[in-house]
Amino acid sequence: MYTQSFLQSAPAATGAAAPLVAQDAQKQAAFDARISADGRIEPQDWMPAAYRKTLVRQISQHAHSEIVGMQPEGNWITRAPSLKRKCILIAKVQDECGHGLYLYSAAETLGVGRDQLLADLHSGKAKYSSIFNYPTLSWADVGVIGWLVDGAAIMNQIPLCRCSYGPYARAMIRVCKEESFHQRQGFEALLVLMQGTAEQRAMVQDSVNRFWWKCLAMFGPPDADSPHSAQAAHWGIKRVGNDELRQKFIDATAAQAQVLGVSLPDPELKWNEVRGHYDYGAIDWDEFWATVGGNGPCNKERLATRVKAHHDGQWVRDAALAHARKVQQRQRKGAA
Ligand code: FAQ
Repeated sequence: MYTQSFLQSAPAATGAAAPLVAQDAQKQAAFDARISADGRIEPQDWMPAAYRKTLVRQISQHAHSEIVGMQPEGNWITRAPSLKRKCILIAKVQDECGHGLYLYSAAETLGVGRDQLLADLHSGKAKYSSIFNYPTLSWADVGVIGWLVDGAAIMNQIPLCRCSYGPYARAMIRVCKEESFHQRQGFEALLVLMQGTAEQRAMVQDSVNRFWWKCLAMFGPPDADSPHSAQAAHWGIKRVGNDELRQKFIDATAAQAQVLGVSLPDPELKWNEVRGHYDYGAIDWDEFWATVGGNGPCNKERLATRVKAHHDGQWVRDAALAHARKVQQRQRKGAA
């Protein structure tokens, strides 16, 4: 939960700067009352423009993350070490695509079209999670993405199941169940590698070393530097702050790392008896912002692959639309 001082420094829950005409003021008051009572806002309900805009931004960026996030792991489907691992990986990557589709649908309920959302991704205007701009160099990276990236995603997404916007909250329930399976399969794949040869154990450790800090940055900037957090908290979109989620993730993962037998690459990581949490070292926020700004190791490759996939899939969309039109025509004829 957010601290009291953090909330006190936040703007009021209205989010509307312009003076409101009487009717709008009434709608605003009803909206504020619903939010204060921890109720849900549904697509047909009146909502302030800024609330709608924030949701479109966050939900669409989340959807973009899911579909761009198919690439780093998809890269290993043809090289999975066994048929069992290949089947699991194909299913996982397909799940991520499904998450993207639920989320695009949730964003569309806010009145924005899928074409527009994708155009914003393809032009580089819309963001997606920083974590997917790093390369997957070894098979262990697939396990580490499941364990740490899906693990971080779940930690962030469980509170979103209580988000004030109904369609987003409902989509998150199913997404979290699937992500939970993803996290466990990643951990299990690593456990098997850690029981293997010295080379396999070294491969896991190298992967953890490369991904650990990037996963901590997934939670977003510190609350003090997060422009959207305070307002999103007042609107009941964000239920838990970036820093608290990051800390919860570190606390949970440090114990799991011990079971796995890997070390986390942070010399300052240490249990703090007084705080009841792990202390941890400084995150490189300059590197994070450079990656978010388009200058990470794989940004250009990820976007180019996504744009190409979209163009290559044009015939599928055309065929689906033509089929839907034919079905509609047949139904109309049948009804006539
Ligand atoms: N990467 O003020 P805040 C997954 C941006 S899904 C890139 O704190 P906010 C599943 C932020 O957009 C992973 N940009 O913003 C999977 C904003 O910029 P803007 C995605 C980031 O929205 C697993 C600016 O910084 N999950 O992994 C990042 O209140 C395996 C200021 O930040 C979600 O999207 C970042 N890491 O809080 C798939 C969850 N962090 O928009 C495949 C939903 C911050 O003003 C394989 N989203 N920024 O230009 C959220 O919970 C929030 O949007 C946060 C950011 C917490 C990500």
